Amino acid sequence: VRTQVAIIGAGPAGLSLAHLLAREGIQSVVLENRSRDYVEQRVRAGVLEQGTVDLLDGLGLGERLHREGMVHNGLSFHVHGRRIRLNLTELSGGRSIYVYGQQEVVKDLIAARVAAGAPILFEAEAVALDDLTSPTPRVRFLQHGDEDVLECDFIAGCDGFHGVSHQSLPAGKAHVYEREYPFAWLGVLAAARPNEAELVYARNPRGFALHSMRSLDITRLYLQVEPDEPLDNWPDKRIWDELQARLGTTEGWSVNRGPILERGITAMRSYVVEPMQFGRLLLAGDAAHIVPPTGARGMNLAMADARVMASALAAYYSGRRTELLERYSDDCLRRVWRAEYFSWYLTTLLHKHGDTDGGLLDRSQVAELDHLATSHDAAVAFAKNYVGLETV
Ligand code: RFL
Ligand code: PHB
Repeated sequence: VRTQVAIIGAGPAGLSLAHLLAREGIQSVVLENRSRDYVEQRVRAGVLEQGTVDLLDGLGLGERLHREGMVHNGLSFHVHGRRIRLNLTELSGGRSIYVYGQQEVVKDLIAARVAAGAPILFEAEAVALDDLTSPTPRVRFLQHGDEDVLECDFIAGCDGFHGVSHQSLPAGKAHVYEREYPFAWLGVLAAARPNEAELVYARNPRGFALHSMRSLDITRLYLQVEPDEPLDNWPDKRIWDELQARLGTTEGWSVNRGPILERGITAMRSYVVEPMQFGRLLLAGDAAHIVPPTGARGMNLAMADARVMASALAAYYSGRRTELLERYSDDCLRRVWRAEYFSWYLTTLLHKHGDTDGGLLDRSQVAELDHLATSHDAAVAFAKNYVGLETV
């Protein structure tokens, strides 16, 4: 098989890249090691920045998002019995966030790709990337037990943190920055009405909690837990009681309960590979960088990379111009490093860190939250970061 761009991974990065390239008349083949059903059901992110929505609109794929997604103009913090609401739209000069499940974005992107008759191979696992510095790199992949080769001009490594792409960068050609946090998130999707129309982030002595949603009938809730915590430690009643204890500190706020539809534990890490490219291999999304989910940035960064990569490849194919390709990593990393900082900041601000300093960090967190509540300038800076950084 031969194509112009081999895309590894059918997540938000790989799928949006495939569509952006098709719009420029550039052919690609998407390889995805899971089944279509699996990737369409995988529950993950839910917050889309304006820039991500604009990208989907630009591809003509925003119709269901606008029909079923929820526009949010603010969020709240619950901290020590106090409620701090930030009007993100006012503070950021008119930007909003959208709540629409990542798997819905993935479904929309896959449906449009399949409808266009463009190639996307499911249950096809990339196992090795060869000849990355030649003009004809190759991806070896396994499908139905057989090994096959995809020849191409460029490889887009969009296969997430556990994929083969970032592991294919030769030693000494890239630097990896990484931090694991000493806690994880237990996430649940529940058939329960959201308590209110906006996100609520709780900073509580028992640990962090978050109230989010997917629709008027479905809530998405998270609890800070130990990093190696088995799910079995968390029967339904314990989950609900703990959510109530952490989120329900504001008078009258009682978490709506309902059947739990899905649950999972996610490790928290910050991770960056620099540079995000080597030869004809370009990385995008979680393959190149992970942010802890507190800032709700990961999917948005993934799709922003896809946009930068598509422009660089379009310049190459339309006139063999390579400047944008050469600075692909630099262009992405300017946004990525700022998002890394913001995600670390929000994670540090809202989580319980263990009592190793006699409460010093706890007191500082409360002071910072108070600053956000009382300083207009601080709230403006927060809101601009949260709704999404300006595109490069
Ligand atoms: P993905 O989505 O992981 O897609 C990579 C795809 O590659 C496939 N794959 C391979 N395919 C072929 N060959 C191989 N060798 C392969 N190895 C892997 C995988 O099966 C998969 O389909 O990466 P991508 O496209 O970079 O997208 C990144 C986002 O998924 C991720 O950053 C977000 O989900 C992070 N995130 C959030 N981001 C937001 O922007 N807003 C949020 O509100 C938000 N909340 C979250 C989150 C992530 C979470 N978890 C579970 C990690 C909440 C949670 C709990
Ligand atoms: C979600 O709805 O899944 C979500 C919302 C906000 C976050 C992380 C995840 O910070």
